[in-house]
Amino acid sequence: MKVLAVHPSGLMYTRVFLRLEPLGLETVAAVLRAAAHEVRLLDLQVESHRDLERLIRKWRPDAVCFSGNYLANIPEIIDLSKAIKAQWPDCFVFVGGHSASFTAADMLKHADGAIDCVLRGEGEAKVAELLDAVARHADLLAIPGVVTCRGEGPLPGFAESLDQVRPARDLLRHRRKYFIGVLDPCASIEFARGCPWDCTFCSAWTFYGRSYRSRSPEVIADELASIREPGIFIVDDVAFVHADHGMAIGREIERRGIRKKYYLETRGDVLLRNREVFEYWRELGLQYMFIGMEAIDAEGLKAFRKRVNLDKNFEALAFARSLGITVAINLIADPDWDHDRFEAIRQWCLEIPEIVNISVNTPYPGTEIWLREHRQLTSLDYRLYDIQHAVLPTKLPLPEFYRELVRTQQVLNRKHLGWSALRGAASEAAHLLMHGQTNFVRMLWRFNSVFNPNLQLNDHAREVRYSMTPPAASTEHANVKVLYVHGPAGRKGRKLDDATESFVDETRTGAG
Ligand code: B12
Ligand code: SF4
Repeated sequence: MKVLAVHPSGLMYTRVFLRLEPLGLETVAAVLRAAAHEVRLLDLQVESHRDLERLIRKWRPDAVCFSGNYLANIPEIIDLSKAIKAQWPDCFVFVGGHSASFTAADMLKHADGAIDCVLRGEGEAKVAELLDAVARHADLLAIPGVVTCRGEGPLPGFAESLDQVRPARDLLRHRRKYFIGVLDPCASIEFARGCPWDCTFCSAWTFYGRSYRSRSPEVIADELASIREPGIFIVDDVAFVHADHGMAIGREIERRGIRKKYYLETRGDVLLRNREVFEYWRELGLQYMFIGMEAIDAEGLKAFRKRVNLDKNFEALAFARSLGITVAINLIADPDWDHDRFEAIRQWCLEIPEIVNISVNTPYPGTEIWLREHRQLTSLDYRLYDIQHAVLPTKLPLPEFYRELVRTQQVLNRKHLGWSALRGAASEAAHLLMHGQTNFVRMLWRFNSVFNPNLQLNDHAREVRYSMTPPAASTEHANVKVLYVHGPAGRKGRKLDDATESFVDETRTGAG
């Protein structure tokens, strides 16, 4: 079959700070190619709807699939599916990915026949089987993870081994458009999948049933050696949970003489526990690190069940600084923040050298707060569920909330973008420009055109054609297991040694 794999457009964040390759869709594409399908990939983060239409018209794929990782992209995916089905009714249209897995029934309902099925869970596991069934006109509902208008197949299963799949990076048509800060261009790679923690605002753990699996160090190093880009974004939710794994990957990289610049995301307590791994990776080229701190008060950390105390987080920041790594941290603004709270956060952001990113507390499908939040949602418009908009009642009038939010995010702009950033990175910028890489330099002046309180407010006034089904009446005791996409396999689902498992358990039940 001819299969076209499509990644939807980028959200606010990707218009300023970073834009990364659609790794999940590339792995799905690789599996399909290995099953003898002819596959093409189009990424709407860097191409247009017209490019998509032109490609379909010219190439006439038998199937089009979309990657639905982000809730805010769902209306776009539905509209595109409708447009494709209207013109080419025989084309099989299906969707997979993180958010699609949590909202499959709603998506099929909104699409009104334009989406043939949603494949929940890890795409590698069953995508080839799905297309085989489509070609044979067999019953799709026999396949694990499939949801159609007629019902649901068996529960999704995991891919047999994470070592067997290598993303089809060659299918991307504009590889130089992917970057994160000065890592321009930048490729992405996965070392491990899943997360053993269970923060209330996050759906990474509910998707994977609190499992944690890793890829073999040799496979990772071989894959790294095949990547041309000098910058590497490690997509793991929490990098180097397992110290031995981190060290072993490092040794394989060293043995092969691979030299890259790395960006990763981790937790403060993991950083402190596995200091030697991060020190080693600093030598190997680790330059940037993102730490999800989420709150700077004990009450906030407890509410998010982050299970890490404030002192540990500050100690982790100090350690990262001592390594000379550029650190970005995330804080979650709650819609009930008032002027004083925003002002206190602004002052704190000004005092520390780190880059502070601020997101908005958002209960979305798949998270525990989606089930348990007692405040009434103010909107069911998918497009507002990008953690940059308020979908819970704000204490301040909404326009003032956005003014305060953007003023606080402005600190980041003033300190780390524009001329001040260029002064600090002038030689890198010149080097990039000489090589025709303009992503980094362009991003430095984009902040104000994207992060603007009026634009954010106007987003609330748009007509809502697709509304999410709200959660059932929230209760403190709702069973979170109903959220899982991949059923929880308990301890045996986590490839962690006993000491690391105990560490996770202690942090899960300790500081919270
Ligand atoms: C890396 C990452 C990013 C990267 C890169 C994303 C990209 N270009 O695809 C960056 C840093 C850019 C990013 C940004 C954001 N992210 Co993000 N991100 C992740 C993260 C940590 C891993 C994703 C990943 O690459 N995994 C590895 C690959 C191999 O897996 P995968 O993409 O999930 O694909 C698999 C399946 O989903 C499925 N699949 C995927 N596509 C398809 C398609 C088909 C047809 C099929 C069958 C299957 C399938 O099969 C794949 C292989 O198993 C996830 C958390 C997580 N663990 O999932 C959050 C996550 C997806 N991000 C999240 C959020 C909120 C964001 C932001 C909105 C944050 C912000 N501050 O603005 C932005 C939006 C950016 C945008 N796209 O426009 C949320 C999603 C929330 C939601 N429900 O919408 C997640 C779940 C994290 C969380 N804490 O809950 N993100
Ligand atoms: S540690 Fe990170 S990835 Fe894991 S549940 Fe918490 S926020 Fe999600």
